[in-house]
Amino acid sequence: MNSKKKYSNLIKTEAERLGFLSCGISKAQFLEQEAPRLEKWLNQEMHGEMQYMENHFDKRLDPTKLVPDSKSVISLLLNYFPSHLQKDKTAPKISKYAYGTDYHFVIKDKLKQLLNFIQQEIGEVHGRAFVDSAPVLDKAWATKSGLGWIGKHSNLLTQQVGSFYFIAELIIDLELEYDNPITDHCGSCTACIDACPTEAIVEPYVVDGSKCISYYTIELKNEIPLSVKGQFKNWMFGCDICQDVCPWNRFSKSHREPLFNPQPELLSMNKKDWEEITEETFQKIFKNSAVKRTKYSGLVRNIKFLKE
Ligand code: B12
Ligand code: SF4
Ligand code: SF4
Repeated sequence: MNSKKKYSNLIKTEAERLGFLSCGISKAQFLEQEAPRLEKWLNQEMHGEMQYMENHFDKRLDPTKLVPDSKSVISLLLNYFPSHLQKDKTAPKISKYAYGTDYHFVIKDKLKQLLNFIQQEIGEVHGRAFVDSAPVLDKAWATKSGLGWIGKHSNLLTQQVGSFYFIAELIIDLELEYDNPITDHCGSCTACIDACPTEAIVEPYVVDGSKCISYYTIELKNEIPLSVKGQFKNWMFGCDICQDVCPWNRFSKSHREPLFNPQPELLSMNKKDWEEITEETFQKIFKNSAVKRTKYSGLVRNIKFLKE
């Protein structure tokens, strides 16, 4: 076995041991196909007020500009599909990804462990760990590495486990053996496009971020426009509709990460409890959660918006 293959296998085995769902590797290079698509998306202002998406255009498309001398992008998936959902079906809903501890902390820790392992087992390897927050096109890299395909709802998915997982990367200066993309299995299905209540999936594979409930409830700092009132289908933080209706998510399996388990109240609170939530309860339930991103005032704004 050549050393590239040996090291790649070693890294993938350790990633699995650390709890990642899967791991795939690509050559660090300019993302030629994605460049015009990202440019068009930005020109059409599909990022709305997410100004961070305008920054670092060149670095976002080329990891060698982000991490000098980098050779490989190691993509990793971490499952977050919960075993239990909110009990009261009439209560305002929180996206499954935000049930437990903020994934940035959980994943960063695992990425650091993987990088340490590589440095111990292979030698002087330099690199950086990324999860969501940096200018990296997470889905494009995971696709290139064969971890799934981009569905018409624009999320990465697989036939085996659907799409309820996070994507993260290690970008390192070691050459490895590279994986190949897999084929698209959306076929003639349009379930996600048909189900999106705000018509945010403007064409297959393209989501207008500025029309997505996830954007309105998490990213938007100002008031939510009245033009979308009545369209949120009870989602108060993020939205899972396009993934919930996807036939491949019938194959989702519950995660095994204890830190992703929610505080029990999150599942047991009923509609009235949410409508009357105090700042104290908010701080308790969402202590280390990604929901803190909206702050108490943001969540209250969202809950009020759902009321007639
Ligand atoms: C900005 C952002 C958002 C925005 C915009 C969404 C979007 N689709 O871009 C908003 C706030 C709306 C959002 C919502 C959500 N997000 Co988000 N988001 C991001 C972020 C930070 C950047 C994404 C980005 O670069 N968008 C720019 C546009 C240009 O990219 P794009 O949609 O990928 O566009 C590509 C396709 O359109 C494609 N394309 C265009 N035409 C065609 C044609 C064909 C044939 C093909 C194959 C492709 C294709 O090319 C484009 C460029 O690659 C990433 C993290 C990261 N750093 O990557 C997370 C990320 C994409 N989000 C994630 C999640 C979980 C969500 C939500 C599910 C959260 C929720 N439950 O509310 C929703 C899903 C909404 C949806 N259907 O997309 C995960 C997705 C995991 C996965 N399995 O894919 C990511 C990767 C975070 C992470 N690290 O795990 N998000
Ligand atoms: S997350 Fe919800 S609003 Fe956003 S594209 Fe999917 S179904 Fe539409
Ligand atoms: S719902 Fe259908 S079209 Fe949408 S991502 Fe899933 S398989 Fe593809």
